[in-house]
Amino acid sequence: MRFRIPAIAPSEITPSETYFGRRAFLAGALAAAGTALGRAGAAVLPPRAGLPLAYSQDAADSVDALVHAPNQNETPNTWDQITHYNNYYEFGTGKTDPAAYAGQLQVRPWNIAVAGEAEVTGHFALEDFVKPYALEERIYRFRCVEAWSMVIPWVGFPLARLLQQFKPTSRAKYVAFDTLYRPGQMPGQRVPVLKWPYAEGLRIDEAMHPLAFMVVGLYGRVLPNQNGAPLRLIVPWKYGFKSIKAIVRIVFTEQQPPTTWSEAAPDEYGFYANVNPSVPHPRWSQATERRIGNPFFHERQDTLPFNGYANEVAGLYAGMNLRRYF
Ligand SMILES: Nc1nc2c(c(=O)[nH]1)N[C@H]1C(S)=C(S)[C@@H](COP(=O)(O)O)O[C@H]1N2
Ligand SMILES: [Mo]
Repeated sequence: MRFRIPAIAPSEITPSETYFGRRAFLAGALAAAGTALGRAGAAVLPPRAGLPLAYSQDAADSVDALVHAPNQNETPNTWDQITHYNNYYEFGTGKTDPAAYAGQLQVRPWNIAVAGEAEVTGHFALEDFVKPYALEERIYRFRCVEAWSMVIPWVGFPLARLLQQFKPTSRAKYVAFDTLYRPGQMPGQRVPVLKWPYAEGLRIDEAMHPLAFMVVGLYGRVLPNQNGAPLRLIVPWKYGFKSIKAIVRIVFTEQQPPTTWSEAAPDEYGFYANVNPSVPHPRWSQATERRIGNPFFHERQDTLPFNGYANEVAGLYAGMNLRRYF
């Protein structure tokens, strides 16, 4: 077993009830979620957030050797915490706005454009992306730049497996991602709090790292809209803002792409955004964090370099000045 998963008290039972006991493999897991597999533009049934997804324990086991599981003894946050304390400015800047308003977003059909320095480019249906992969579970720490954290059992597949499909050329030094721009269903986009669409990016070696993960589910269930359905990125060693939601565009680039938060406030948010307790944000320390769900008197916990994934990822930044490239 990769992670020691604590027993959940019946009182805490949420959609997670069957989850911890169920380790079944199901190819084409989205079918189980009520998704008719179809090409771009074809009529597809929307999957309902919270319906069961299945994932591959075989694939999850293959990660055992890779991740030394810094969260081994940490209790995953509950479904309710993970789905009701969100950052998703397309639906408002309040932590409960996404849960309140993201339900109106239509996540099917969902098409994704792939462009730039790759042999295979064009428009693809979400199902074209997800179908070939066995989904797996990753219980990752998640650290927001605002100094709170959670432990979250995501379901998805390695980003590298997706990107390799497009055969990036040797000029592909970075990969950029855009969120959907649809102000009719994303009320926050009618307000210029950020430059829309939300954009993020990774250096190509970061993107190809086995810990970089594309997420379609949570707690073995279809990903709720407020957490970035139908497809969002999770980069567990970086601050949460790198983990872009509702992705509709992927571009391989030679130059470092502009990213939303680093453009909005370049002194506060860098392109790299690796979790680093020794580099404070200009307005607050990053040395400690508050685990969502802990009682108010609970002491804050130390933030770990690279969010606890240093053994796995520090090598990506060998020789780099991490104060300069924050
Ligand atoms: N498109 C988009 N992606 C986004 C954000 C956003 O506002 N818009 N917020 C980011 C931030 S700051 C955080 S902390 C995480 C929150 O993810 P969660 O709500 O699933 O915990 O999403 C990130 N991805
Ligand atoms: Mo964040």
